[in-house]
Amino acid sequence: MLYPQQNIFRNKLDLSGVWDFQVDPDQMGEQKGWQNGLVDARSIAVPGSWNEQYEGLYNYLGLAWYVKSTYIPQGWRGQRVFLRVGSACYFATVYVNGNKIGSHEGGHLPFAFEITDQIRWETENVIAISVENELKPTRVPSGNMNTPLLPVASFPHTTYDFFPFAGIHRPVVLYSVPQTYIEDVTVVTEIDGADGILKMTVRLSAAVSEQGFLQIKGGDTTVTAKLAFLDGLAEVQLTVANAKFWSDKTPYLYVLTIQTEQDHYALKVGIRTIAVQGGQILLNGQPVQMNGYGRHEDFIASGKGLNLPLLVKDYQLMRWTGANSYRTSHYPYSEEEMQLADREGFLIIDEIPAVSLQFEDDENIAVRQRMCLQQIDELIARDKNHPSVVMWCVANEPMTPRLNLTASDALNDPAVVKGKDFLDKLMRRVRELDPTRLVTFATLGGTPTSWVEHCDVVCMNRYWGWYILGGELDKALVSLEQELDAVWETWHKPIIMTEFGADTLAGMHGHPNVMWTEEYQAEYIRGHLMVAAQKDYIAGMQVWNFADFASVQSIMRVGGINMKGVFTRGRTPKMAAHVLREFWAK
Ligand code: GCB
Repeated sequence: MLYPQQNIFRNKLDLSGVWDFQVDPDQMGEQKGWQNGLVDARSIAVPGSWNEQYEGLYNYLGLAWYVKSTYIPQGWRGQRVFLRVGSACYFATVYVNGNKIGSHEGGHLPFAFEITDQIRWETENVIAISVENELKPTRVPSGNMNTPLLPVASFPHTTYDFFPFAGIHRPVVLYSVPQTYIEDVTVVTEIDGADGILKMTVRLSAAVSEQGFLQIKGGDTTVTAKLAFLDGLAEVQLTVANAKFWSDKTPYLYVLTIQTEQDHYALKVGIRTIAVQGGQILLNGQPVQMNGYGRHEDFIASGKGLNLPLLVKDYQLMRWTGANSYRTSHYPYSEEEMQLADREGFLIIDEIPAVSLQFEDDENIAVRQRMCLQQIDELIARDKNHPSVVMWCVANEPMTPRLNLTASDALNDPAVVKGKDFLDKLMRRVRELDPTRLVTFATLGGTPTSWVEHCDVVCMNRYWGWYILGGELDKALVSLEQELDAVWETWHKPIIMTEFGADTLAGMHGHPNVMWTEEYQAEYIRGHLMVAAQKDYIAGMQVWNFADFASVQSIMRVGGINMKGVFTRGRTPKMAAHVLREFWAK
């Protein structure tokens, strides 16, 4: 799943723009031939969620069709041509010139199909993509569950607290590659004193044996090696003497170039290591704090659609507060975002969309588990070469019907046993695919203790002073401290608070600082950071949330917005942003 690129051997045509669009609530489009063109189309932006582009589509989550016609350059003849979708939420089917090419399930990861044999070289080609985002218990994340563990009804009926935006969220790209092309590259780095060691595996699309060439370049340093492909596979190890290591403070990137008989691919790589030791996370052997946010891909009008100016602005704002880290809560973010993280020096906890997993119905559990494993495979394939990605997160707040079980009750509780088995399997899969990074999942208060066993880092989402002991900050902070110490005593693993936060209506002030005021949020965050500062085992503090974001409608969410942002949805800072600056930026 290499990111498409333009070079002298490869071509790329980005189909982002305004497409034809039509909803298909009765799912009759295919029968009516919409794969050849729509009859009553309106305009839609790609990438972008459809929900905020038209008022009447806000809550529409059924099937919809996107169509675009395009020439394919004559210069691509003789090459293999692929159609790649950065992400489509949730289930997508691709048609080219009326023919069904393939489908993909899962809302946040890229997929590509070869379309070489479908191409018309003399006329325009009709690309049609149908996308559907129904909420179902078997999906990841799940919706419309019969067993609502969440106490407050919501519309749409998700199991998660963000709006289920739908549509083509990332670019649709046509690209061409040589007949035998570089299909995959894996780069693993180690540090030996002042030297950087790169272990690289390159896989070709065919099991051929040939010679190739590889180069690492950065500043005045150039290191080269020959590649000997045997049955399409080559492995090589290189040493960069006196290397510049990648870190959050100095995000140095080398350019790795691979050349084969027919193809050429370049990749930016950072040399770094990540490990845990006692209560600390070590980046390049040195303790590092992962301070920042839980976030969302979310903005006015674009919804979850890729919004490049927003990405750049968000990184600037995060840096302005002194943050060096975030979690891709609660699903993989765009590839463009990950590239920016490499470049800007952010430490990423990369999460699959397994939000609020529940462990009741065996059939649903089995389907969900398959989806989770698929998404782990796809995510690691996509993000394995990003130095910014330091930790994989296999779930956010998996839960059982009864929280806070005693250790002995938990032993026999069927949901606890099933949940442990489920999470262990996911973490095992991650380690098989990538033994070089850390693994975790985000716990909520009352999570069965045993589930944490295989995590490298204990990630805690806690709302002392908001959902529990709201308005009683002094007591809340005492409870927080007691719980943190207890978790440390149990596991002796580094702890990151991956969520803590308070809903805050921007512009609402109070003296005294009651809940929902900017003062309350500021003091809440200050209190948490002060507790954390006294604990050596705290390896990071990630505020929930970077910015206010669209959620589902409920009595918990004024205007359908979760207001725990340190910035508003439009990116103006609340008082709390200045508190973070005091702690992190000075
Ligand atoms: C959580 C969830 C997050 C919610 C947040 C909240 O624990 O992980 O998705 O948005 O709480 O604000 O309630």
